[in-house]
Amino acid sequence: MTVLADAADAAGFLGAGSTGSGIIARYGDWLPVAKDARVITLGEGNTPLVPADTLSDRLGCRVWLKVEGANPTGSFKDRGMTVAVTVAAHEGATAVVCASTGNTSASAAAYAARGGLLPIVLLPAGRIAAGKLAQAVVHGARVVQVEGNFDTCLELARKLADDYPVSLVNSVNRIRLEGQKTAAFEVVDTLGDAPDVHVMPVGNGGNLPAYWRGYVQYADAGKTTRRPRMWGFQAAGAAPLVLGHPVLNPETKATAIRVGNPASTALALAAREESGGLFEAVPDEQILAAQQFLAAKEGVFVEPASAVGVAGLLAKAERKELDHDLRIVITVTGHGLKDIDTALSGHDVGGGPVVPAELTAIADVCGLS
Ligand code: AN7
Repeated sequence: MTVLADAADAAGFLGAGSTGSGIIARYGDWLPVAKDARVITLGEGNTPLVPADTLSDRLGCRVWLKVEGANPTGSFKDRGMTVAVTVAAHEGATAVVCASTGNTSASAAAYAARGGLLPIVLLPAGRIAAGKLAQAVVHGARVVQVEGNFDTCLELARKLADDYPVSLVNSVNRIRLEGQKTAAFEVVDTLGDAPDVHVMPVGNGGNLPAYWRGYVQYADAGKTTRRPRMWGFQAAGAAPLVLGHPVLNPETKATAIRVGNPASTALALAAREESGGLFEAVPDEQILAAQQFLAAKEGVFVEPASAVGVAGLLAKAERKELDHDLRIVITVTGHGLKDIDTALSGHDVGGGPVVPAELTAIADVCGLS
């Protein structure tokens, strides 16, 4: 028994004070989690920081990818969800609700299932990538597809949490952002300092200020010599933070960031201001081209929304707006397998050659003969 309990403790499954896997185990001192809380974790965080050599050459900078698709449910949302669900359960919640463009619902469903809570997810009907919908379904969420976009779903999720005994785990629940800031800690812990620029896609605007908070806290604690500029990129058809006003009917193939009225607008604008950063928009064609580039040249398969930062940097370099030799970290937020329909839409996959079962025929079509 003792051996088993030690093993569980080492894996970070016993309490906030234990060491081991998962962001609460590793960064609990920086998080608002009670020491006696039962930690609900899937071992999230500690994701790869991958040097992007081809991209570095293209941009004339030193570039790393923070690959958040390597989290347990395939996106950065797990960092916030372990904290939100742990705290909700500690406070006695038995059900959680979220509105989602897909990844939040996948993560909420998994962590709630693990913690023994009922997950309720409100999704914009027909606008969720199939992989994400599958995650919510298999984890046993009560999936409600709402006739409306994400912004409408969020309004309804807030009201449901106001009027019924369910805990809201959208990022308007600031505890989520506390968890998400740990990705900035990891970047610094790996590189030894903050980068010059941190780049990421922006939808609801929660993750960018979460990173900023992490960098500021580490700088204040003397763990970095500098604070990065925060650069956020949105899809051109859903770019309220670039335009400076909400977008009534946001449209983009990057469904994860199809948000017209970001819940964390004020925090996101403050982080841009304080860091001397920027927000810019990128058209869908460039987003999908960047997705292909990452997969084919760096070996990293991300979902469309996750390629927006790369697309934005390539566009800036093209316009000669990028200084050389910057140290840049780009967060690629979610795994490519979540949305294979969009990934395959640019390829002639169904039409790959069918050959007789003969070696020479295969060598022929591969150009080997
Ligand atoms: C892959 O899942 O909002 O700017 O409901 O899934 O913090 O919103 C997802 C957002 C970027 C944008 N990349 O982050 C949801 C949801 C991916 C995402 C974002 C999301 P925020």
